[in-house]
Amino acid sequence: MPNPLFDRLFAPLQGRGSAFLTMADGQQISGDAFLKMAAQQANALVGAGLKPGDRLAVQVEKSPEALALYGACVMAGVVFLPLNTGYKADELAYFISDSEAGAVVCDPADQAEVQGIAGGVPVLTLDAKGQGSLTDAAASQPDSFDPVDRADNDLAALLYTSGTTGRSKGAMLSQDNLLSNALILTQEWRFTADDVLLHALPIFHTHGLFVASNVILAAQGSMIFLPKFDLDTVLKFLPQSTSLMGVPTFYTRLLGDDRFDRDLCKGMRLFTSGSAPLLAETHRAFESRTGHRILERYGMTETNMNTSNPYDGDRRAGTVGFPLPGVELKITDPETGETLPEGEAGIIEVRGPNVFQGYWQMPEKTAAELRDDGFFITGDIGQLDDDGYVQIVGRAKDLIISGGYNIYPKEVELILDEQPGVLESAVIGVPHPDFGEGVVAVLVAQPGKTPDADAIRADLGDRLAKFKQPKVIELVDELPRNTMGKVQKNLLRDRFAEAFKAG
Ligand code: MCA
Ligand code: AMP
Repeated sequence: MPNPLFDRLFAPLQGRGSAFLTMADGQQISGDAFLKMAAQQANALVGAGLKPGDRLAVQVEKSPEALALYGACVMAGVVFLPLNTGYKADELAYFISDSEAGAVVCDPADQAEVQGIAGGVPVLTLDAKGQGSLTDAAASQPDSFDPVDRADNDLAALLYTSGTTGRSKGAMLSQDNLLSNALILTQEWRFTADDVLLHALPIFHTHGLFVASNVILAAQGSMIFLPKFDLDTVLKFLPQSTSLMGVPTFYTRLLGDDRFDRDLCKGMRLFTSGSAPLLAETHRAFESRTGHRILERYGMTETNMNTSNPYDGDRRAGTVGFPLPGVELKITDPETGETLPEGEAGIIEVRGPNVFQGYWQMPEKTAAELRDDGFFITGDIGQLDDDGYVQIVGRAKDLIISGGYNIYPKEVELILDEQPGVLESAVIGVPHPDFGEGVVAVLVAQPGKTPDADAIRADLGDRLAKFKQPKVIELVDELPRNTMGKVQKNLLRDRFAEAFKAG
């Protein structure tokens, strides 16, 4: 009986005695042990009442058990809904209710709070060490599970991505969306069973979960599975690795350390970068330090990966390469949707097996961004250079990308506008030496009032994930507006361009 994602990615782990995961403390988990762990969890999920098609909301620290839970969902036909560990209770409550999750897995420390917001659905726990009620329930279960039949277009995952209106949208990803992209990337980037991926990304977003883990599963390679990007640990494990997938901050941090040199990278064959623009100067500095040219690629939660620089051939700094095999890409006029003449900048639209099934229970949003002919309007502004390389030159969407995490200003502005003494606000991203862009909040006071920045920070601290919180708050007399009354954020970005220069 078919379950394409299981059959191609997870089934080959069966009977594999060699390490699939190596942890920072040297502990190893074989492919077979990992698969058994996932099977026991799948049995536990069924025991908790989950049926194929139900959503499982998961907000847990990175661990082998957390990755196995993705496999367990694939086996049980349950839709995996991973959530950033930084999200606070208000954010979490929205995801759980909007997705109508059938169960939640959270950190034991958050259990009482999550139970309170989960509206009676079962809440299981899993901590950073892999312990919790999920693991307890799994321990007494059989270590095999007959994978549930799935069709190519059955949902495998629901990943929330913020929206320009401030309301997050659940991107529905099918079995084939994930599998087709994993197979293409494995082939394009030449991953094999000999590969050891140094995995330092979080596993609640597309990059660390699907791009990194699915590719290694498809290639039957292995991973050095670090809880997070810690410079010393990454430097320690580089000599045992063949590949690293990172956001640009990984590479600027490595370059900022004198211990990072050519010698440490002797066994490496590939460094990839994505989720945010890699500066051409970082690309060049990396090559001169290590002899390696970073391979930059471009993707989205809704589409997995769309383009990639070539493995063989010129990896061109400042570009995201060519459309992947099977992906069609066009540059269109934002007003008319017509394809623009070669070389002109416009909206990037993509179509292919990687493109998602639409936004969960939001037909209007789906219709606004996914055309009837299958092209998805990315909201990124791009152009093709003379050789067909895609360059991303801007964003039509009001979006900040900080250290690879997306922040939609509207979501922060809505909270700022409620604060005592605040008349209105504008949230912008300006250059940040470590995170690429850093969040700045620009406030206008109500007449005769002075907003209390500390009180605002405290309130935001309770309501928004840390990475979304403004690192700088500025007060201005008024926001610059154009004749239509729209806030001119470009002028604010110029004015506060140096906000992070000093520190
Ligand atoms: C941490 N902080 C941040 C960020 N990360 N602030 C803004 N942006 C961030 N990304 C906060 C911390 O809470 C802390 O606050 C302060 O900044 C410094 O934290 P630090 O210890 O330096 O951070 P870290 O724990 O080392 O994390 C930085 C990181 C991490 C390693 C760059 O953010 C990360 O792993 N980013 C990867 C994100 C990712 O996987 N994106 C893929 C999305 P305080 O000091 O006040 O406590 S998928 C995607 O975009 C598409 C599909 C694609 O194309 O891949
Ligand atoms: P997300 O919705 O979190 O998946 O973020 C997707 C967005 O990240 C894209 O729409 C782009 O704006 C951005 N992005 C991803 N990869 C790159 C890249 N290599 N260069 C520039 N922007 C990127």
